[in-house]
Amino acid sequence: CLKRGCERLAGLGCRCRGYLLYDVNPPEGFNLRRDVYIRVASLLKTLLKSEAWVLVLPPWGRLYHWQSPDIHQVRIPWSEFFDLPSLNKNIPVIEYEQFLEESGGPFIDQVYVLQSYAEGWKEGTWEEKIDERPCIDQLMYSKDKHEYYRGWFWGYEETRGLNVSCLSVQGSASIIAPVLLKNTSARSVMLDRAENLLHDHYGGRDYWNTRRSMVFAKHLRVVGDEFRRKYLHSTDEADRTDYNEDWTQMKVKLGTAVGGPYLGVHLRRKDFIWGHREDVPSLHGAVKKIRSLMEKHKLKRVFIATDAIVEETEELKKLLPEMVRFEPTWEELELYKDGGIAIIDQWICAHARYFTGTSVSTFSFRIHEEREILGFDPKTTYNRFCGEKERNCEQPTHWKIVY
Ligand SMILES: Nc1nc2c(ncn2[C@@H]2O[C@H](COP(=O)(O)OP(=O)(O)OP(=O)(O)O)[C@@H](O)[C@H]2O)c(=O)[nH]1
Ligand SMILES: *[C@@H]1O[C@H](CO)[C@@H](O)[C@H](O)[C@H]1NC(C)=O
Ligand SMILES: *[C@@H]1O[C@H](CO)[C@@H](O)[C@H](O)[C@H]1NC(C)=O
Repeated sequence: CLKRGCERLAGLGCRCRGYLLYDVNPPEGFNLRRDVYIRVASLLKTLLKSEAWVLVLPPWGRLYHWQSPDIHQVRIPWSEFFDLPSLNKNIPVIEYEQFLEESGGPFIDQVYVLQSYAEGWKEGTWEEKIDERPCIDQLMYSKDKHEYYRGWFWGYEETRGLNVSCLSVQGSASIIAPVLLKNTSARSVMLDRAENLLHDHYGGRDYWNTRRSMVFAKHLRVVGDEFRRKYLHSTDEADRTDYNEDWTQMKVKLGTAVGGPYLGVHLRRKDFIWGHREDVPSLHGAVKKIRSLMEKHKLKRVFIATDAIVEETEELKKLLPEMVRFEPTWEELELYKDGGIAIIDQWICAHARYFTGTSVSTFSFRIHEEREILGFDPKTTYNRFCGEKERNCEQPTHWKIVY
């Protein structure tokens, strides 16, 4: 019983801590995945009430939006984007590589593929439930000649699953806890398609603790802060956005943050316009709105975060010559990757005096939360562009941080 994470328990012999792993449907983007982390973290908190478990952070990669050519974007550890000591102040987490070292090899005892119920759910009869069921979709795992299951496993080809089965689930994340604690003796369990789990308590204290623990990696914050200082006349002292490295010590009163003297904009394009969505503005419409906001809030500068293609950013620059963007060099892109650049963009938007985002973009939602953490007045945060023909342009839902 000398292995790390193991202990001798009276009557039970040697019992090692459980490893919880998870993955998300491949088409889901970076910012939805950040939300799924919050759900799985609350499951882990529930497990910890009964047993020692640790969350294995699913390596980043192969995301649909991360299209920058020529840079290697698989098997990216969480530490490239987030501050691990901060995550660890909320729940115990380890990187996948550490799991490989600790657990004695690239094997996962049990993979549960989460799915909904084949029969759907009858209206008006919502109940939380979980059952072992035949797999509905074709399994994304196949058996090799040694009867091991092979699959994507975040790009780790040598990883194998010892057993794969499907669970139909309808409910919040912690509904799985009894299954992990009682139905299986597996010590490493992977939940695939974890986005099928709902939040235990969306917007509650536990939600915000996990969200606050998702502190961006320091090297990315430093790049963002340097950019603010150099191009946007924005510093934490002047903007009253002091950041405590220890999130557990950070508690800001809403409305105390002033923000840098610029308008922050998130303008989501690409698949949001290709889908001909009605709630997304034209470039002309966006620029008109930006100008009116700059005037209203007496701001001379505007920072724009966007995933627009080059042709569109060129047009945008013509319409709005004073706009500022974070344009990474190739070296910076290779170093920080698409995920890191997105974080730098979000960090800069989060520090603006006034922010406006894009309708139902999870990228914009994460900026809302970051501003909530920094202590901005909600009026300066929950704003979005309206589509040209949108009749009733509803603004984003206000969330309130809970300590
Ligand atoms: N750097 C940067 N990347 C962006 C920006 N907007 C979108 N992206 C990229 O496109 C992705 C958007 O997908 P998501 O993160 O899933 O967020 P979303 O805007 O809600 O899009 P969906 O979830 O796919 O509906 C991001 O992860 C980024 O990689 C931006 O303003 N700056
Ligand atoms: C877990 O075990 C209980 C008790 O044996 C059983 O009723 C239940 O169906 C099992 N659940 C799953 C998801 O396997
Ligand atoms: C695989 O997992 C399922 C579901 O938990 C279980 O019923 C089955 O016995 C397991 N098979 C093996 C070989 O362990």
